[in-house]
Amino acid sequence: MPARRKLSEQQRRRVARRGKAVSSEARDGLVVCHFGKQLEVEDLASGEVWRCHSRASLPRLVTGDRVSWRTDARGTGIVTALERRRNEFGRGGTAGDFRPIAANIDCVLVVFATVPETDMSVIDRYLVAVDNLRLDCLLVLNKIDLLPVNAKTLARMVEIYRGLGIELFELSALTGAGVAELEARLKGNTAVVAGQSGVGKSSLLNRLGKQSLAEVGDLNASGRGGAHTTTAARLFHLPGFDLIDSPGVREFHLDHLQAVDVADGFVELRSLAGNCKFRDCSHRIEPGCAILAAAEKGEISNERLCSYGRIVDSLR
Ligand SMILES: Nc1nc2c(ncn2[C@@H]2O[C@H](COP(=O)(O)OP(=O)(O)OP(=O)(O)O)[C@@H](O)[C@H]2O)c(=O)[nH]1
Ligand SMILES: [Mg+2]
Ligand SMILES: [Zn+2]
Repeated sequence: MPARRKLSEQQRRRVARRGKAVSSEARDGLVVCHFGKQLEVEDLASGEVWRCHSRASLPRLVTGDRVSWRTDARGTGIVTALERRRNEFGRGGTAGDFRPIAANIDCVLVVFATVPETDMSVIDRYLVAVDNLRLDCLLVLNKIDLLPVNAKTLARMVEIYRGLGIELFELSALTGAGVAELEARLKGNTAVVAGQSGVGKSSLLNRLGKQSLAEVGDLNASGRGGAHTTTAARLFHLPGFDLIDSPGVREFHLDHLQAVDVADGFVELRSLAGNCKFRDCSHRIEPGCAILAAAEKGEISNERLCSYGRIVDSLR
């Protein structure tokens, strides 16, 4: 399949020497999906998507990776080089390792919903992970069409997060209410959509893309654990921005981080931590802890302090 492509000066000379353009010239590509053995690369010159395999010497590729690739004799593609990642978003593995989900992104959309109910510490885990990467985190409360279900809890969460200066969008992927504000905010960005299964990540993608791009789960299966409908992170080009839909994870582990990183990811704890009596204060029981003192005065919400404790306790 001959494709239009830009040739570098060096490639042009090489082609000129050979007399004709051969299909094995290196091309610039974007990994749009990687699942199991399946790797899909978009040719940046033509926009065509090719099924590829990767050189064994390369690290595991993730959605959003910029690569160098070429076609092989069998008409498939082979990825020969990986461009340095600007950043990688991911979660901790059970062995304390880091499992990238997507690379080269600008922000993370953390979706929660009226149904299934989301615990605040789930959202706080994402906030910590994203803060650790120095990326923007946008919270999205989806399915507001189902209010007043869980209204009281959700109103409190919205109050807390907005009070901390965290961007939060309230919308319905089903009706489209509130979606325009998020759409405007996303212009020019590459964003990854994360959150528990069943909160409506793929539905939001479809709403933003104004067409059915990704499969949406069965409403009846979207209970606590969710249906786990999306199975791989996939990048979509939408008008004005790129969106990466990702599978809902049962638990977003932070085992690749230390307790101090967790405190650092809580915006209201970050500035206080330096004032504690002990440098290695865990902010749980220590005397002279600036954070516990602030909590006592009501300057830090109990919900967030509990959430902090639960996350630290969960680190191995
Ligand atoms: N009422 C209502 N239902 C919604 C809304 N958005 C999504 N849903 C429903 O919620 C269920 C799950 O939606 P999905 O988009 O598949 O959720 P997901 O987050 O992509 O789930 P995974 O791919 O499993 O991680 C589906 O039945 C949707 O129709 C919404 O705004 N309002
Ligand atoms: Mg999905
Ligand atoms: Zn302390």
